[in-house]
Amino acid sequence: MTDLKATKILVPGSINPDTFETLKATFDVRHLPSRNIADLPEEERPAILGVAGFNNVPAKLMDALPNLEIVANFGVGYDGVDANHAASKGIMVTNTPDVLTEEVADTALGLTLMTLRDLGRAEQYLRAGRWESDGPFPLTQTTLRGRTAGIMGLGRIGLAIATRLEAFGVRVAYHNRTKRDDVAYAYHDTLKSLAEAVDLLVIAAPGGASTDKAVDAEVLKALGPKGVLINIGRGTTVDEEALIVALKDGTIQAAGLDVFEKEPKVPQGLLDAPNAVLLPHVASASRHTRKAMGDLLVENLKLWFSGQDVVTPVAEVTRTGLKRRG
Ligand code: A2R
Repeated sequence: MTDLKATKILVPGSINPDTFETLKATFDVRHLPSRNIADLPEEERPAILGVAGFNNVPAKLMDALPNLEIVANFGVGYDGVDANHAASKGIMVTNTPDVLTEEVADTALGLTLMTLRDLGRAEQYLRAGRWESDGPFPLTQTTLRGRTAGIMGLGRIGLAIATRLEAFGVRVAYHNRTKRDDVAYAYHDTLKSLAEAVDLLVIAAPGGASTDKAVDAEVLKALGPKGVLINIGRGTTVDEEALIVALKDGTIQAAGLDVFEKEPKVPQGLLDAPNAVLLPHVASASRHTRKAMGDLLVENLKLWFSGQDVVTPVAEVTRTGLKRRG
């Protein structure tokens, strides 16, 4: 049985403060605020057995740690962790699915309603005293009523969004690489075909090479002048330059975005777009859900270093058969 308190875990960059405290109480934590592995002295590297990161573990960091056994990622999306590289080296990678699904789906609906009913601007209007001085807030040009939604990425989160949209009386269709046989929603085998069929396109797919700039000028054109784009997946899935143009010239009607390509930088063209609602990547960011994510991350590390199966290994390592500390 490993002495967890003597097990060295590297935390590159920042992580949820509650999780950081739990990690420090459980393991021997080495914090690397810069995230730059070059700032970790060579002589400290062999002692590091695990990394607890927030989607920020590239191959270079793994390669610098000769005895690294596990990367525990905070978040379900791990496009910033080179999981294929980890798998090729026999390094375990875990993420934190399920515990954030409902929160992210709730936020997706909130962002959708903010975008369609201009709720953010309506609140600013009231606070600026304009209700009294100028009269009622102008009627919104857009509504959820009568829309058909298309979900790109009908996985755990996508399905939770779909069931909410259904409860709101909205028809749902979807695009995945593979058709699901456990849902009755209309399936489209291309994103373009989905975009053509709907006027509310919700992105809930992972980031990474297979979705990079998938929502491009062609897809936006297919979505059309009454179309609205919502993205709570990853910013890299949308071609932001094409989106800025599409919002400006009326190719689509509006967009609600919680994620951006180069967070926390948001392109000026989006900041300037009156028909875009922009949130600072808050979909899972409640104290409740971030705690649940942190608890799952710590649980995975504890199980690994106790020689047991981790709870939530990612698909890349599962395929190698790696399950527990060997
Ligand atoms: O494509 P499939 O059949 O593997 O379905 C997955 C779909 N998906 C894609 N759809 C279209 N084009 C792609 N290149 C593509 N890659 C994956 O996304 C699956 O239905 C869905 C992902 O679902 P889950 O793995 O259950 O992930 P979860 O928990 O719903 O989270 C989704 C993403 C995270 O990766 C974060 O980026 C974000 O939501 O927070």
